[in-house]
Amino acid sequence: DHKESYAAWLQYKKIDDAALLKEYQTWTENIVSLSDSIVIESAQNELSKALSSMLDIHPEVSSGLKPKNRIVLATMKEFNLLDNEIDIDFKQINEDGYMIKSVSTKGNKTIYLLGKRDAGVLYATFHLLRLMQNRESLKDVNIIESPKNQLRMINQWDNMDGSIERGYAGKSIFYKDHSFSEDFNRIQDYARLLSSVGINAIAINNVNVHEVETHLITASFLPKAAEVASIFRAYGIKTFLSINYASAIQLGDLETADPLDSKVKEWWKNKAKEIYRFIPDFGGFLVKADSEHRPGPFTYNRNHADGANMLAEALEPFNGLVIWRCFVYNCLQDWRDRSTDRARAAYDHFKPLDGKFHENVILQIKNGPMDFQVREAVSPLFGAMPQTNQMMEFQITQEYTGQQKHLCYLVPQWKEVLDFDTFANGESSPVKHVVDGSMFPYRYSGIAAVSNIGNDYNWSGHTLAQANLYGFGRLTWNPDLQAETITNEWIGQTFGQDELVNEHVSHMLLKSWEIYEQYTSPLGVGWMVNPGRHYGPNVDGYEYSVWGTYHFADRDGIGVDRTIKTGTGYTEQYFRENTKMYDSLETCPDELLLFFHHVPYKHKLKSGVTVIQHIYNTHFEGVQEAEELKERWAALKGRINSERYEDILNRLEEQVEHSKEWRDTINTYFYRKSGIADEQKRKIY
Ligand code: GCW
Repeated sequence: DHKESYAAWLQYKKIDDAALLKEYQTWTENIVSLSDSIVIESAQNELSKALSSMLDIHPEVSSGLKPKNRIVLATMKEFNLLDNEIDIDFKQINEDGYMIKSVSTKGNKTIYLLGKRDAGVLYATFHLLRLMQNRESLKDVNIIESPKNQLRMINQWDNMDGSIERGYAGKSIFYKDHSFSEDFNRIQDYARLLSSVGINAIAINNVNVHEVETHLITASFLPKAAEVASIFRAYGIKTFLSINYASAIQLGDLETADPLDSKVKEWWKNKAKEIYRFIPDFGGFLVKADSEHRPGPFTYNRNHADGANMLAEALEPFNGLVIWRCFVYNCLQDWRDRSTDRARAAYDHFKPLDGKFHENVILQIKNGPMDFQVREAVSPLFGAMPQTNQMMEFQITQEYTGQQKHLCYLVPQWKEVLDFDTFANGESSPVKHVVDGSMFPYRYSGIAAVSNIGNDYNWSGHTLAQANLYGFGRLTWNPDLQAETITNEWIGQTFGQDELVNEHVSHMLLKSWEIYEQYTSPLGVGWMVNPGRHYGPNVDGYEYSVWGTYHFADRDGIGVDRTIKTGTGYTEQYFRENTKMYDSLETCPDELLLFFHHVPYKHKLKSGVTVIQHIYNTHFEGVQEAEELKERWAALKGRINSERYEDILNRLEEQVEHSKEWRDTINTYFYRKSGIADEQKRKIY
């Protein structure tokens, strides 16, 4: 019985405080639903499920306003029915927004869950349940919420053979043996988790679209895809598919996939029509083209605007979107070639195309210019294309951050990225205002992330990695939320109201990214992992390979010179203020020093220690802190149900052992390269 592990943050544990139970029971005696839709039905079902489990009551749902002590669900359309009861102004919220108001008069308590549309009512419902799970009073609730981002999206990197690219939590919940999974309940539970944190879009297959997956947009799979889409639809989530750019050749028997060829255009137009016959509210295509050996417009000497626009035209009549990834770089670089810099690639390819994309194209840009490293600079493309819709791509799955064996809570990292000032529109032009569409008049924008879930009984391998999925949704809803707030919300819902649990888990989560950074690759240089698998230390693993991911360590120093005068000139891709900051050794922040500069080991950091001493210190300290993580957790024994306790303890033990492997490999490597001893004379091999 994996009940707690599986329920994640939707535990709906029985309220044991008698007074609070009584209070909650009174507020929720009746459910009045003025609205009627499949999404509203999901809200009602969630309420029934949660109330019976938390309060042991089974309120009936009625559609008349009569009963007292009630929860009222309504959208703007039913507004007039509430005229005599409360004053509400729907102008205060946006399309996906909602209001929660509790009103108590003599002998009648009402909680209003109001959305402009039905999705808002569902979000309001989940919010109410969050309040109850966190034991908040329902008196005088007056909440007005609108998501800051329009698209709040999840990307599944699931393959139809059931494997998941960069998945660390079992197999796919969507596919098995080259067809769709039969377990739609699991998909529905996933939809519940996602919509509870405001996710409204999902691409259900890997961006690397292989042989079988290419056929997802054909009649052999569309009926099943439509069934999956209908599960998500009931939770306000639109379904997208990743497509193979060369589909016209592979499926259509055409000789070319040239985006300017009229037969190709025609083929996609018909294809779009066909897809929309099966899925009338289909979201659109997610496209990885000319990237890591995937086909794309370059084959035909066309650029990415030509490629994206051709698809955009096909989807336009149906309001479909093309989400076009900017992860385009030369993955066959010669390591001897010192002039090519992978970090430059996305900007060099896309910036010149600003203004050339159709309105229903969005460029999806990874947070950093390399690839989801534990620390890297923010992509300079954000804000650099005022006339082209942009959205963010984060990675929840922990490819380079410990693969859900190590604890690495990514909300603090994502917040740093979103708060990064691009200076695109003068001072105070943070990335979050690019991707929320408020800085430039983007028609579409938002945030996407690669999911971290699979069919493991706890969804995420490491049970604490559930917090990353939760945190992603909450932060995408509102990037201004504090990391601490999100963390506490999650802990309360997941583990209940135990102060010590809250204190320890919150501390563990909030420190974990920094700890992971300490014992892995230093000062923003990245990589140093085993090639292919990307797990575990291997300092030179990528040093003499084709991937463009080098650290250039020699006996004198380390780092990538990306400056204007002596380096690759990457720093120039930023707006002036940031170019200046990164280009100069004096002002470049320590944590990114080796991302931007090649320096001698004895170079003094702003922190006062030398680079080499910093490497030693952080690696010794990182292991100690990993040990402290484990001890903090061990102190919670008996306060958490044993399955989750043991699961997490095991992972933390593994993390400690593996962090030593990292420490000793990195320290030894740099000691041998530099010949400089640790000032504190700790053990280096
Ligand atoms: O980081 C790399 C991963 C690939 C991934 C690629 C991408 C889906 O190692 O597994 O492929 O990024 O984002 O396209």
